[in-house]
Amino acid sequence: MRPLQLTLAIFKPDVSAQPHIVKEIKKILLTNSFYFVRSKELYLPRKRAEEFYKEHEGRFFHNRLVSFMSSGEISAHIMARDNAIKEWRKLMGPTKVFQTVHSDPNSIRGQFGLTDTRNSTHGSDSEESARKEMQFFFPEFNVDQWYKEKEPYFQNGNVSFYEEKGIHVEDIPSAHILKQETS
Ligand code: FUP
Repeated sequence: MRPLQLTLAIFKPDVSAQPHIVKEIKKILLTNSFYFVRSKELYLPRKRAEEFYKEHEGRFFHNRLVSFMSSGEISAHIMARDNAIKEWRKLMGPTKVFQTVHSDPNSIRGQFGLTDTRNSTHGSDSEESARKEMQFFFPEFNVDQWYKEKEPYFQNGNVSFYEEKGIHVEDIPSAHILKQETS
């Protein structure tokens, strides 16, 4: 079996302000076999939003986009799945909500997007940008180490979802726990 792929998902300020929509989107991810590897809630200062969307500098929507992304809480998530990058973008639907509500009404953007800018979620578009974006939000996360030490647990489904932290954690064999408890 090929290794799981990692991608970065962002729940944008329009979604983060609506806890029931956050819940709904998490449910969509979980029922579509995604694993939550890391999750954090944060505010993105304007400068950081400009850095994140540097490739869109000069586009007509750039100022609107960075203002929006720094306007309220967001959450960032490292997600794992087979073919995670494409599958997450498929669930999100196309970028432009005013079209997506007609073309893909059941997608996340089709259901929850408000405008072409306030379009609910973000997903990396390639392995290269996924690496860069994971590093941007989770500088402490070591991708290579995760593949070496954790990926096999996820690949084999030996993980459990911890509601409290909102992430999946590998199932530690009981002998290991015993050793930890007694040492
Ligand atoms: P995507 O990869 O689907 O997020 O799309 P892009 O990288 O093309 O665009 C990044 C963000 O720019 C979008 F999520 C929202 C914003 N945008 C607008 O505000 N207006 C537009 O017409 C296009 C994009």
